[in-house]
Amino acid sequence: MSILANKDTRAVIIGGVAGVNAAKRMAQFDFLVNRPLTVQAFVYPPEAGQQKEIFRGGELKNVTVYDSLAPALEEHPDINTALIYLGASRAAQAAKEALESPNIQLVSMITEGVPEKDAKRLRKLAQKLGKMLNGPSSIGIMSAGECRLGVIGGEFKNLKLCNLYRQGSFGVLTKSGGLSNEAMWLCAQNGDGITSAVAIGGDAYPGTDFVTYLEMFEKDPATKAVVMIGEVGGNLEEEAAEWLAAEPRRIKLIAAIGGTCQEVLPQGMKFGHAGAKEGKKGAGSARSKMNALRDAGAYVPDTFGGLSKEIKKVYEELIAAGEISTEIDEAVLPELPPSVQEVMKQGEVIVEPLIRTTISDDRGEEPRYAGYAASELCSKGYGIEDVIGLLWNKKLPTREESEIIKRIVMISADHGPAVSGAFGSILAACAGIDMPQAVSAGMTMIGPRFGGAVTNAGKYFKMAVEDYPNDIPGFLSWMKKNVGPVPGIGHRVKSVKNPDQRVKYLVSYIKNETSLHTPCLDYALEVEKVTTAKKGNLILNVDGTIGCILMDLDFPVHSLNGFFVLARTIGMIGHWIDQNNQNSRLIRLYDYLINYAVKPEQEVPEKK
Ligand code: Q5B
Repeated sequence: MSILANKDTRAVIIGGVAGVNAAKRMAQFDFLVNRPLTVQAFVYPPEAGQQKEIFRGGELKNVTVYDSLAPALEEHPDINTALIYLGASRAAQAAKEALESPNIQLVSMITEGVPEKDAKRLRKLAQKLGKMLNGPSSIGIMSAGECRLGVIGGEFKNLKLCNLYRQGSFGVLTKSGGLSNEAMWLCAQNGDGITSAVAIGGDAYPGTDFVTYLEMFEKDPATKAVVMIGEVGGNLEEEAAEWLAAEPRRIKLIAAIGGTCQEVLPQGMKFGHAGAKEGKKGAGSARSKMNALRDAGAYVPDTFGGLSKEIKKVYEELIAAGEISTEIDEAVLPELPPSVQEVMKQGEVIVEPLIRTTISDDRGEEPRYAGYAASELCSKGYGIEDVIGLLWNKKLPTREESEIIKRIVMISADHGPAVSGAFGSILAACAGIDMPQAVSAGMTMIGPRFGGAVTNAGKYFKMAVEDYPNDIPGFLSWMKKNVGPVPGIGHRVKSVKNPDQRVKYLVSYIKNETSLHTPCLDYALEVEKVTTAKKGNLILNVDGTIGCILMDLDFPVHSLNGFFVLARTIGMIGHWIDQNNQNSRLIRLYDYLINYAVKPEQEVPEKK
């Protein structure tokens, strides 16, 4: 047996991150005692509809987050307990709603700072409805071997060390959450462990007092004695003394009261708990509480340090009286499965990596590109062209190389609204499409005819340099037979008569202002002489020019189209912004721009 929480307890947690963390801890206990998941649902409107991943041992459970309590309870009719993990401003309303829900019998609140008037109102409401309200400011409730509500009990190893996986004979009642853990530990060390432990919270107006819980322990046959840790302030301990003295009790009461040190401290010095604020001397003082409890027949040590001895004494008395058996069948306890990270740290498992990267690392304080910290590159005057060199070619370009890369990007950033890419983005922008999608609409156009000939231009001109060193006709006929139009040659509007100034500039810059060795570019310029002799528009185009220069710069061949993609992204974003700035309307082609080469109008025959 136990009080408040048992194997049938099913809980809803009302609250966000802290509540999910508590549910994870509770699931560790569920795993330890081999019970179903205690937490069945979360209520937290900002994350409604999400599923939270909770591990019960190695088993992954998905627990749904609801936007309000009603649907959570409707879908989980077994829920009989609510844990409030909300901030002080919303906790009281949530607790009220939970108390008023017919299925919920127990509400435990971890929230600190609940206004006293709200706490009093909630207490009254719980009493009126005949329900239990634990807290506010409560770490939770533990019933050994049965159920853990909240994070009471601490880490997994602590749950084992305090023997919380099986029932003992001692009840625990505290105000403080930390002391509840300590009391459970003392009961395991000096006795046979606990039945239930309740931290009622240190507020001035707790939802439930010590006496109510003592009554419950008195009715619980498994509980033979209760360890109660009270403190200075309020009168819950005096009430407990009165209860003990009022009639013969089945359970023994061991009580420690914190706060005797207040006798030597200056008047008015504040203690941790909101409720521990009165009573230096006389009523409410630690000393008077201790005396009252002693007079009532409780076992009261002079100091907290004497609590172990008292527990041990009571335990031995109970054994001698035949109330407690010393035969305890200690179970073989499961180990919490370690996470992959933990096992890897210990070097006990080999995990085949799913992906491999050779360019960047984000595991330190900042990203490193091919080993270089991004901020250091900035502070030492490097530019975006150097980042391109590092991430695309794993090399820090020389100053001369960086200048070339910079010019390639600048020169191919945009070529007006008429080209396929920009037009695609404009069309999308006018249809009200968001920037990323509109830009990718333009991106989709980059291919063998438009902008995406850089890679193949680099590839085939490099091949030509090696396989057809002095044989341009041989190269062209091989291309015609095996590939088709030579990538990097030809332009829709540029020609010998209307030269592409971008190409002219780049070639002139490379030749006159750099020392770059340019076998690819030189070959392509020779090819251009042959093709333009046939037809004026078969010039070396911008794709072909940058493809050859990049091959000469020793960039990996499959990186080459990336330069057009990167540069043109700048332009496409510009076109999207431009159309949005103008509030451009949806585009629809005019009929006169379409040749309707279709069959004349005809009657639809009857379907056979
Ligand atoms: N013929 C670019 O063609 C274009 C030939 C060829 C041998 C060739 C065409 C082509 C290779 C791909 C390429 C990048 C489709 C271009 C770019 C960025 C841009 C764009 C902008 C910007 C143009 C007519 C006749 C036919 C063909 C022959 C054509 N190209 N022969 N090698 N390479 N080039 N693309 O004018 O005998 O009549 O059947 O595919 O490098 O995209 O500004 O607009 O910055 O945005 O439509 O600069 O050259 O001609 O295809 O009808 O061909 O010429 O075999 O011969 P056209 P087509 P025939 S730069």
